[in-house]
Amino acid sequence: MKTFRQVFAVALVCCSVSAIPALSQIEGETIATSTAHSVAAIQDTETPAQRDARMAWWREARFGMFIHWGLYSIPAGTWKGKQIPSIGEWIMNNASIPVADYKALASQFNPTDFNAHNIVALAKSAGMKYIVITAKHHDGFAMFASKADPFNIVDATPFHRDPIRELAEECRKQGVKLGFYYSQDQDWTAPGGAAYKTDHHDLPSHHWDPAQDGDFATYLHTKAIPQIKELLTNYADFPVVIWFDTPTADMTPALAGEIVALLNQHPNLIWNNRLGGGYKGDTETPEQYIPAQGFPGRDWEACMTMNDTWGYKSYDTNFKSTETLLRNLIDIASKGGNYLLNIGPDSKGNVPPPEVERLRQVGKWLAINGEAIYGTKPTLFGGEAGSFSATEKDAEGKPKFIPAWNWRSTTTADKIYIELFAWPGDSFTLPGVPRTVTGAYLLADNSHAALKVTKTGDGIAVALPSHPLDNIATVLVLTTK
Ligand code: FHN
Repeated sequence: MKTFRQVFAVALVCCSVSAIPALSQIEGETIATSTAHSVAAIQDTETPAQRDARMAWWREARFGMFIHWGLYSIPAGTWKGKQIPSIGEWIMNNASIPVADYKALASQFNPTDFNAHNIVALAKSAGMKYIVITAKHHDGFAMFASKADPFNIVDATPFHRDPIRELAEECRKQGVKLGFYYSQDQDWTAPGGAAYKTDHHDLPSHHWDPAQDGDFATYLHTKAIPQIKELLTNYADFPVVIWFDTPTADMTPALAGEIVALLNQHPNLIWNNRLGGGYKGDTETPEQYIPAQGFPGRDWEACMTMNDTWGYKSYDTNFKSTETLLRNLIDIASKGGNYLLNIGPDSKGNVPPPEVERLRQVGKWLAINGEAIYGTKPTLFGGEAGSFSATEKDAEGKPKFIPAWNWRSTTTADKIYIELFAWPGDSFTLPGVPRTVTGAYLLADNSHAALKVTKTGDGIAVALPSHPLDNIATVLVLTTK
């Protein structure tokens, strides 16, 4: 599978260096100050204060739900009796399914079990503050009512409902924010849409059906841009996020600029770094990994699957444990990022039970310990996350980061939270605390009984009970001044 980084690298090749905004450090944050783009993005012109205001809810949120749902949930990983390797939403590409055969799936798509109320309630019960759903993935099928293209869930299926509208209504009712994923560049069923063959990494675009041939700019002007307009204007206060994906060399700065001009009309919108054309967007988007030290000076969001696919695959049961998911969330928060955790509903609209179960468990922990996550700032320490190996190299030949899983830390103005994974025994010592600690207690202890704090040079030792209050992560709170 071609990684996003490989695809994006191709996109960057086409952009002259001058097309990339100049950067300067203002109050510790990287802000673009000028751009050679013909259309300046809002990120290039706003002040740091305006940016902080725009990003405020997103930084507070820390935890969101990604939903990959579309026609690919019907084959669910199997085509003509053969299990197709790799991620489920890529089945059309990986099995080289002809456009007409793939499009024919629409007539079978009738997800009558889809219940927007339940999905939004599930996100809430998991402690997630926002949802990002695939409005259109690379297969080109719109999961929303679209006048711009008939290959959409309302016009092309017996379902005739717009799940995006239903989710928007429920999100409004239940106080969850809603964003849309839109595959602006790859579109395997529209003539001219980009397509990658995962086994032909050297080729910038590789169609497997003449029906895909065409002109990229025409595709953009007749389908992608009109649909992005629909998404930006048909759902009232949503979307709050547009999540672009897999930009290719086809997305020139000029073409991307046409999209940016639309995005600029929605000044509160947040959009990611995957538009292409050299635009850096608001957020870095590490996929399926947590960066060793986050992205200092940039907002970032790690997107991850619970098993090994984004779109539903009936036989992928390789689910991560609740412990892993929760520790990922804490690890990400301790490095200043958000966690966008995916669910892949099936073709009837049901969320796989192992996903529901894990989300509820994470939500139980957050209901007690959420103040250590939401709206927090990164660790004041850093070494606890792990260290770079002196001998082992990563895939890029750089020293490999070896994570440690004893504890993490998040902070607010007057508190340091220590999320303890490995129970240290009857005392936790912390050398070099850069604040004065005035007290300590365990967050899950309703009485917040004071724990004895002893100074040790620059650091402290906190007396602990003999057992953790939570086997996955017990939060020690240090009050500080
Ligand atoms: O190709 C897509 C993939 O199907 C999935 O949507 C992920 C989610 O981040 N993004 C792309 C791969 O980077």
